[in-house]
Amino acid sequence: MFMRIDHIGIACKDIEEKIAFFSETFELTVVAREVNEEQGVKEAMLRISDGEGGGSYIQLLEPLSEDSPVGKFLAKRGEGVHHVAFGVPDVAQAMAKINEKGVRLLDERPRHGSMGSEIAFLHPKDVGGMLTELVQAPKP
Ligand code: CMX
Ligand code: CO
Repeated sequence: MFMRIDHIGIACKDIEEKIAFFSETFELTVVAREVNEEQGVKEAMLRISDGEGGGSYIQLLEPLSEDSPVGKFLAKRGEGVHHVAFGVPDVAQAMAKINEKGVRLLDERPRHGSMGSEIAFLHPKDVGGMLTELVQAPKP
């Protein structure tokens, strides 16, 4: 079901500062920057590698408001790893299969993610404390 780690999502207070740190320290390139109102975030994708079914990235996330998922996370836990995203061939199919095993879905249907992807989240409490995202890369 999982083809790759698509990205690691990192919650930060100041995305510009973290972009500078990650790109300079690890020699990573920012390949996309977006504001996703639906998810309540300002985000940047830094490419690690390319792959046939999609690449892998670090995703930096700054909340748009305190009551957004990332805003609440920052207030409770501070900066750091917020979620892990796995690449799947078909997000709707993966959601159905995973839900059958008793894992709660946080989305009823796939939503829009970074760079034209389709995404869905699984409840962290059902995945050993790890907020998990499923990502279907856009068709080339
Ligand atoms: N990782 C692990 N555990 C988390 C978590 C995270 N990122 N966020 C919350 N939790 C835990 C909390 O610690 C809390 O546990 P305790 O009750 O033991 O303290 C529990 O989950 C409930 O947390 P909460 O602070 O009360 O927050 P909510 O239940 O309101 O929301 C969640 C949590 C996961 C349902 C919500 O953040 C969500 O729907 N997330 C999915 C969407 C998202 O995160 N979007 C931003 C990223 C966008 C992108 O990647 O493109
Ligand atoms: Co993400």
